Amino acid sequence: MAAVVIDGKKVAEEIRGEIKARAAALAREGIVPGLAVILVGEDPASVSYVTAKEKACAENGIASFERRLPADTPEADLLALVEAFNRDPAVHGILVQLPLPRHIDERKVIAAISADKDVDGFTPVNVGRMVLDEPCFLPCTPAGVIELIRRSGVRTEGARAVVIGRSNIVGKPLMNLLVRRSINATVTVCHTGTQDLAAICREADILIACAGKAGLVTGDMVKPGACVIDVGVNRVEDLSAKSGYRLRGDVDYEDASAVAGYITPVPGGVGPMTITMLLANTVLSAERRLRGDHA
Ligand code: L34
Repeated sequence: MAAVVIDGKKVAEEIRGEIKARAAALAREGIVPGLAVILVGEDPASVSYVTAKEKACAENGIASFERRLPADTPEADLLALVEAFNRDPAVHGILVQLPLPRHIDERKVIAAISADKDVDGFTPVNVGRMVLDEPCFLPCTPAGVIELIRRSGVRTEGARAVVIGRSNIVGKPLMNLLVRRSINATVTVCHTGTQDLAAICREADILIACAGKAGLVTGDMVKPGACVIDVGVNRVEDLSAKSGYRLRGDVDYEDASAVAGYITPVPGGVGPMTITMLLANTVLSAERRLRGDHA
């Protein structure tokens, strides 16, 4: 039996409809939700993600303030720009696209973002609030994964979830969200130190690949009927493609979809959800400021 394909683009569209209505309600109060997007350098993948984010803002009633800075921008200049956006009342969310060039201390820049505008959910304050189940901004990719699973009707209560990858922006937050009572999965996190990855994966009712390694998960690692979520967006060389590359997930899609019960494609799976959660967080930030809820 072939797996049910979870259409991330379609789910993202549904949620964007809800976001657009909330942005319109804010507009009636005289507030336009605003997102500041900062990109340093010209990494092609980052350029395409940031462009997609700005386009999504425009389509959903969110103002975007873009700053594209040269790769050799001094760290002090970037910090000053973040500070300026922290103070700007038209800005409800600030996003510094990662990765940053090597001469810039990523931690310092992230920590400089006001927690009330941290719509990526990357600041230490927000991460702490997430772990403590306090009101916060959830990081966009993990929140998108959870929303995809929920809206697909996959049972999470008592499910065994295996996360492959322990990054600060995907794997670690996913681990925290999956153990929340509202999800109630039992979570195993695998990483480069894991022994017998395949055997652990085969136990998963929900298998989430966020390792950044093309084709890592093969069909033999998937439990029959499992829900497989592919977070990987790897650019692999493909000379027959116009761009010279093609996108491949961390999952060998052909192989895994013959065994899985549910599977997300790449592209068109988690990626569109990431951007949608960013829009949702920006609107949420504007709503919180209006209500006076910001700490
Ligand atoms: N600060 N940096 C910050 N926040 C983030 O949330 C991100 N991330 C990751 C990289 N750096 C970041 C993103 O936005 C990855 N990421 C991201 C966003 C969107 C998509 C993929 C990754 C996406 O839309 N993917 C499309 C295909 C895009 C393409 O054609 O290249 C998809 O359908 O998967």
